[in-house]
Amino acid sequence: MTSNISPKILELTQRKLLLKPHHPLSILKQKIYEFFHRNYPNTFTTEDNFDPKVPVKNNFDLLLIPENHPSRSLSDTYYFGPDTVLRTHTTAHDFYMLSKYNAFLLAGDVYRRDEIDAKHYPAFHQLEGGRVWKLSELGLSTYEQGTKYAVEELKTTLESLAKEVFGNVEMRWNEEYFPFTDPSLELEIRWMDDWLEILGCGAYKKQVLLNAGRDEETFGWAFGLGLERWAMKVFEIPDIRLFWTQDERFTTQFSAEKGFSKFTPYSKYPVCYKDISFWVPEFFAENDFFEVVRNVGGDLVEKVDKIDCFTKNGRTSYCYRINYRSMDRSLTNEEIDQLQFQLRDLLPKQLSVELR
Ligand code: FA5
Ligand code: MG
Repeated sequence: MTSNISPKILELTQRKLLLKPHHPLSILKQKIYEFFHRNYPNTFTTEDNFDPKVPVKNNFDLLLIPENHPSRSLSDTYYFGPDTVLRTHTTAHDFYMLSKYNAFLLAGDVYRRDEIDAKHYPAFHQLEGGRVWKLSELGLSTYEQGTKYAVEELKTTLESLAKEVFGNVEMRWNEEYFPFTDPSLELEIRWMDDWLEILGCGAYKKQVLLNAGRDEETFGWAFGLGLERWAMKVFEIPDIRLFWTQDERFTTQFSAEKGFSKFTPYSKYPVCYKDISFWVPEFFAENDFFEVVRNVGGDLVEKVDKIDCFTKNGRTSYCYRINYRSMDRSLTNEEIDQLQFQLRDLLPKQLSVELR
């Protein structure tokens, strides 16, 4: 099996945004750690700087993610080889943390092949937390009681964290599904006239804790939150690509001393649309298409939307609209045409699509 990790993605693994103290993601991470240390003194241990390259076993198997689960596929996950991936979530480190601590926090960059828009990027950051107890320690007798206790504690903790970070914001809990927690929940907040999913969480399944070397009596909770999603709201950063820009007009706006300050947008450059249509081959994964687009256009690609789809004589045609926009300058028509030309050259070769 060959790796499906492009050089662009490998480059991102070297950036270490969370270790730059004045980067908004790092400022936010620090604030969240402080919240836990202040409200639960001497409880949570933080360990950062885990390698994003992790065994498939830790990212999927031990978390009870089934063999055939779509998140394991080559079109969703970056593989170094059959047994090693770029972590798709920070939950991959829960086993190590649970082997040492009863309560922990950690944060890191995670990677997923995904759609393209202002809220999605193939690399983003998660902050993970976990906490476990023994039934006897709390005078509880059944595992159900433990789970109920954990979920209540989890919801209260995360709601007060969200209130502290966002101030007064409309929030709602939804039921979710994760193979490693039961029950599972997600928290959404109101953002730009829409609901924004800011975290996933739940009570660890007993088998996951057993996989981590814990005993039958141990229960607890875990959560994983998307730092970019929180930071977009807190710092009023309108586009997820901005976190990766090295433009000084962005980077100099934030500092650990200033804390949560609002981003002042520098001029927004015009968008340029280009459409591309093709006959879809028998095996086609949309994320593969997005990846080719990103490899060609990089951060100039703001968004990709499917705008048309029809079937004729048993063949299906898709039309996608690609929005090109730079964060830092005006793009020329020639430059976009050049990208579009490269894309038209690569798509038939890499995805066996027939251009229209
Ligand atoms: C997870 O990754 C679970 N590991 C979370 C978890 C941990 C559940 C522990 C239970 C126990 P999910 O795929 O929903 O779940 O991602 C968690 C959060 O990451 C989301 O709520 C969202 O805030 C953020 N997120 C997910 N995908 C993206 C993306 N492509 N770009 C930016 N943020 C994202
Ligand atoms: Mg989710």
